[in-house]
Amino acid sequence: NLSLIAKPAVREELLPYCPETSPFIAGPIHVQLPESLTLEEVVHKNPLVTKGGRYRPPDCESTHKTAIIIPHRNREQHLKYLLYHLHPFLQRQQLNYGIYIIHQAGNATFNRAKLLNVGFKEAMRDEDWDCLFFHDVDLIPEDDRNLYTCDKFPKHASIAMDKFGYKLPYKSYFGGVSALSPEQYMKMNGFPNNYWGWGGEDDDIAVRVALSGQLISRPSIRYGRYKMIKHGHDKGNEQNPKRFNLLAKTRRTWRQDGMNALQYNLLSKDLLPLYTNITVDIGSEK
Ligand code: BGN
Repeated sequence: NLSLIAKPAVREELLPYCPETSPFIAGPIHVQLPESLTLEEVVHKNPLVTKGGRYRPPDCESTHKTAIIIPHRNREQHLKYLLYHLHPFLQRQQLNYGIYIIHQAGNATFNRAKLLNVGFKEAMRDEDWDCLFFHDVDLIPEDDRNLYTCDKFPKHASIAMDKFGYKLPYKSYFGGVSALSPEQYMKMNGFPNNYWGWGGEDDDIAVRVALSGQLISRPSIRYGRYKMIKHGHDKGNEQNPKRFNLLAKTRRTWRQDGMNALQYNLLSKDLLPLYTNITVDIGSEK
């Protein structure tokens, strides 16, 4: 009786590599945010996604291994909509991927960049990812030709957001969604750990890219389009008054503050159906 033979947990057959351009790419996406959507529905719509939010194309070997790192606190609605769009989007690109949510425990001021450092470290512990996408929870990509793969240089992907009129708000803007290979990330000592509250950490990251001798790569303005889910002001993420001073010092601090100085307490790491949920105590501003 064949049904009694357990399926191997690990795929053993050798599959051909996926084509250079996925045949499932469809171009522009009309982003809908159905009010009645539930996470269970998202699970049902993505039957090939496995524990921890992992996916591999079923009939070819992907040439890309991408981890998506999403900092998070109290944005459950946004997360639901992002997962609803992101899973099918990444599958159409035939990526081998995993989604990580990095949840900041407690009520101390939010620290996006430090959460991204934690996400990098924890994701790389799991798997030899060749690309990491650092992704805000409220940004939904609007075109699947915006490939979630890494380039020769650190990539800024969210270059055409609806709230900025589908263009860059300023030339060196690096916020929202960016993508780095582990080598590119370590070359700039990761991201800063000391930006508590809103603003400036993305500008610091752009400065670090330059200081470490790298350039910024961008997708085509026709593809790097994002819809931002509207939201009010977050409690616990007030504008950081120190951001101007911090940014003025990056040239002197980036080698000391970054991945080499990262400290945190991992509280939990759960393999949920749609994502790996990491809850972390990153402390608070000294
Ligand atoms: C900038 C913020 C960014 C933010 C963009 C878009 C600062 C530093 C000032 C020296 N930078 O002004 O963090 O992503 O606006 O909203 O506040």
